[in-house]
Amino acid sequence: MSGKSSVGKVERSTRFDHSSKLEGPGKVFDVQLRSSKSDRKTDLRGQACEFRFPALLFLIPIAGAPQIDMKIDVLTLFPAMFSGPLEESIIKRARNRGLLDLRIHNLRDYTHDRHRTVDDKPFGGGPGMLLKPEPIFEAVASLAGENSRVILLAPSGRKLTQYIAQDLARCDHLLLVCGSYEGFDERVREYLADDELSIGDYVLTNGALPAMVIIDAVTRLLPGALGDGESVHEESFNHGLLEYPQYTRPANFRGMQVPEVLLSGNHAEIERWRCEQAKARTRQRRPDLLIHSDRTQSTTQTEL
Ligand code: 4GO
Repeated sequence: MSGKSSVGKVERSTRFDHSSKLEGPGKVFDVQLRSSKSDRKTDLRGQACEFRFPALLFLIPIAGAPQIDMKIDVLTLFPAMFSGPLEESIIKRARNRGLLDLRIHNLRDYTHDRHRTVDDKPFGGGPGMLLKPEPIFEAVASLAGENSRVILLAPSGRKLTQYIAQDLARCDHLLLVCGSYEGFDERVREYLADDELSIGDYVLTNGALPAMVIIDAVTRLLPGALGDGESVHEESFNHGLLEYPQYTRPANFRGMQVPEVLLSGNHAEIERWRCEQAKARTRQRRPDLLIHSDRTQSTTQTEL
């Protein structure tokens, strides 16, 4: 997003890619966004074709530097909240494997006054303070590129679903902008954001936890993030249904018996039982999933 530069052939997806005119103090620039990974690969291939010194090709390492599949930048007033959760488990491994390049930025680093001011009173009065636009506009201008998806975290956003996580996992670059105080100046929403997400219908002190939830949900979907034993396929929500009951050894634990069918070795029967259990559980606990299920998968309400 560094000006009207050589954006070249820009494909725009219907939902997220747009070109908005941003006007800031002393700057007017177009933001052109796209989110297709194949575009980036084409770009990289294009660059490789322009390599002018074939004799030096041996300098390109065969094993190469780790290929980063996704970059995530986070803009927050509370960077310290991010140390810990993102340095454990699958996210740690994905970062170490070079699948995820994750960077946390302090919004105050984009202020210029002595007090590093990031908030101000709302016009028209009212309680609390708002995040002022200047630091956020400056940060987004410096961190976002043509392939970035700029996402605000706020309770008024679309509610995060597994479907949205899968969509985000296909992006090249996410820029997660965490709300604080009473929220954002509306111009941030209008001119900077490609999307606004919420992790549920409740209010938190700031957007750091929702950002971490999104990072977690997306990272485990990156190709190569999960080990061989860890499956992304057979889980809750992947078929729009809740998970069926699962058991491990012992078959009899303090008199609590594992359902006989699971010990039978009859795989067709087991499959049928699991499917029935998943449907019954979804009907009982989350009927709202069934109402929408015809949109996302083949299981319909009438079938259930
Ligand atoms: C996001 C941000 C809740 C969510 C937030 C959520 N609370 N449900 N608080 O995802 C504006 C003021 C946003 C603090 C922030």
